[in-house]
Amino acid sequence: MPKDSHDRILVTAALPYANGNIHLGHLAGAYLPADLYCRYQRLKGEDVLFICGSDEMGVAILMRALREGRTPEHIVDHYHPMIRDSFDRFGMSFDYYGRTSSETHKVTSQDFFRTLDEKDVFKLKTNEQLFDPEAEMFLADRFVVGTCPVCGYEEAYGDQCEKCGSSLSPTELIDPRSTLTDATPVLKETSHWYIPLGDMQPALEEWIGTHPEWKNNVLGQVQSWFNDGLKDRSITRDVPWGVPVPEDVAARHGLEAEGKVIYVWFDAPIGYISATKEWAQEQGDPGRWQTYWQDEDTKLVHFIGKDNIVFHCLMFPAMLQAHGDYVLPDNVPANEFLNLEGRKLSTSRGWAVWLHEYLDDFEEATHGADMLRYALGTTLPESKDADFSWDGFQSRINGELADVLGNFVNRTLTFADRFFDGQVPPLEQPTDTDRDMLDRLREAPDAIGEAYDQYRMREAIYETIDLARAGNKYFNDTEPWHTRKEDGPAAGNTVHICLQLCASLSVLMEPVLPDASTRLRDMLNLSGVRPSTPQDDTPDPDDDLIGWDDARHPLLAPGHALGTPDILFEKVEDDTMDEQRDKLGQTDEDTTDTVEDAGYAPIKDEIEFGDFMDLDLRTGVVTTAEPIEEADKLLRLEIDLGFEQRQILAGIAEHMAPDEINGRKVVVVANLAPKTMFGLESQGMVLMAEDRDGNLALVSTDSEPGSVVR
Ligand code: B3M
Ligand code: ZN
Repeated sequence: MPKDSHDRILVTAALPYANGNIHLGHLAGAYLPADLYCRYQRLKGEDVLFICGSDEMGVAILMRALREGRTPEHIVDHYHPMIRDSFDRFGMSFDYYGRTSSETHKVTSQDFFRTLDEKDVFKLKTNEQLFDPEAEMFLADRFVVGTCPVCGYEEAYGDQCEKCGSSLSPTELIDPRSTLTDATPVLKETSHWYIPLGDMQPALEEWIGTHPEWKNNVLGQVQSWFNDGLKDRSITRDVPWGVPVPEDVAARHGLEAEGKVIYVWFDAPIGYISATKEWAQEQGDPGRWQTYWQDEDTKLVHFIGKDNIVFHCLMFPAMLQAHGDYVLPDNVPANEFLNLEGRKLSTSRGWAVWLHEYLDDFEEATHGADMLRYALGTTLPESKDADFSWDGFQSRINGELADVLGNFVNRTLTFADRFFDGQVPPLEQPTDTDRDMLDRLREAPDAIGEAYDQYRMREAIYETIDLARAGNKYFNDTEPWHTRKEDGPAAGNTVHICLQLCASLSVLMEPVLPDASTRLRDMLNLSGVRPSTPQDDTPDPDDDLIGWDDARHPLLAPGHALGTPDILFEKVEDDTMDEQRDKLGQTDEDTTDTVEDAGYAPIKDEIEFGDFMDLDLRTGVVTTAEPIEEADKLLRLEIDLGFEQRQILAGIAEHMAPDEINGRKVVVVANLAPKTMFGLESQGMVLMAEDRDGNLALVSTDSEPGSVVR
């Protein structure tokens, strides 16, 4: 059952991986619904804490780093601020946006791990794991792909099949292959910590059983995993990036912590806790995080996309249960996927709308953030996958924001301005039509609020715009342009009521249209509305601010002087939509570099002068160049360095013929550790330049053999 009463609401939105930018799919899955919910609850006067941050310690980050020839630190330092800033421009009202590379997070997740280890929650297992013999690395998670044993999808990752959502172990994949080298993995023995979800299943089932009110798409997935039976999941990895396994914990089991890290899906949800700790520190009240996480009067809500359900509904709750000191989520309102123009979103195929690009294109003056919040908010994939199209976007903006809401506000305010001196006329002898309209207004906050409370965001937004629609109809039906010429209060009553509707709408539309709400209140000269953004102080239910529930009553006193009317939303032109459609499918892959835009290799991370001086580069003359049997790509070279002869195997056979290189002066890395290939020892390396098309050329010099290059 949902909590019927609570003292505070702790809301989390999934921590995005800091290895790429935010697109519409992310927003529709977790972020927009979470923000709508938080803003609504704050307007209600609830004590809300809204937590998010970057997920930085996982294999997804390492993979991106390896692909770009960068360090993981470089990747997260690039994307963390970009993501945070585009969220900010979109109007995400986080109380705190952290990052899991922080020291607080490291300590918090290690402590959590230690506590569970000391409670003997984990199992330790030594068994054979997939190992890439070429990269000399264990293939955890996304380093290995293969066929999903559950649904047969051929590109399933080692930890999860993104097609059917099943959580997997690498060894369960059929026909696994390394994403690092494409090699077929071999098995190698290693030891890891496992969370025994199988043993924990009865407790989890009992707890989930107390939440029949959860969304069907969520309960359905959870139930199907229960039916299959939960399995032990390893929660440590042998990869060079992640929160390290604490040494003392490893030592307890006679193991070495060296090289072992905590699995990202163990540490990332703890990121919600560590971010809350950092927030509390910033508030100057370091202990305050505990109120939100450990007091049972907290209502905890996780907003996520459907691919995160298994981790938020089973794994993290299992961890929290096992720990014992924490509240469990009251709800996990996961959304399904968003398609784009009828096709599955794909970042690699360029089939995505990037938030920062959208915001650049729809400049602030055109209120781009609000437009997207509205168009997406009415298209959220709440119970099944939904489709976002630019046609749909345009008709939402033009047909609803401009024609319904904008028009209602504009005609009301200009009418008041022209015929009532820019003041609120009194309400005198209201007719039944007038009263009906006021009754309609009285019911709106509860109706809209109930939808938000029950995570039906689309419905809440429909109800909101419907109030403006009712206002338009009322304006039409009462015909103030006629009645104003008659004697009597009729026109004044229409304007009075329409202005009250505008004032209430400026509160009720705030979750979805925060910027337009502020602009509308300026036009109305209405102040004193409770903010929907984070505030330092815990809200006081007895304050004098205008909150959600107050929107049922008239908010403007007769005689109140209004501000200046303005256009709330302009229409979007066809050309603008064409430009957006043309952008789809373009695949200039985004990188953390600008050099790469022109096709150049990225600049590697900075090194110290000493690192460079450690290289011993010498000139030499090629005295022999010949092919090697069975090695199509290699040539065997003999090179005279003046003081000695070297044999070097160079991977250039596909680029130049032996007699093109014989006799040439070259540059050799002379202190490279020797390596044996095809039974021959290679005693160094010949320097080559590779152009943007992958053509190789020798690096040449006129100096005598043995000269030092520096
Ligand atoms: N970073 C996966 C994702 O971005 C993951 C969520 C973590 S939530 C604790 O979809
Ligand atoms: Zn599958």
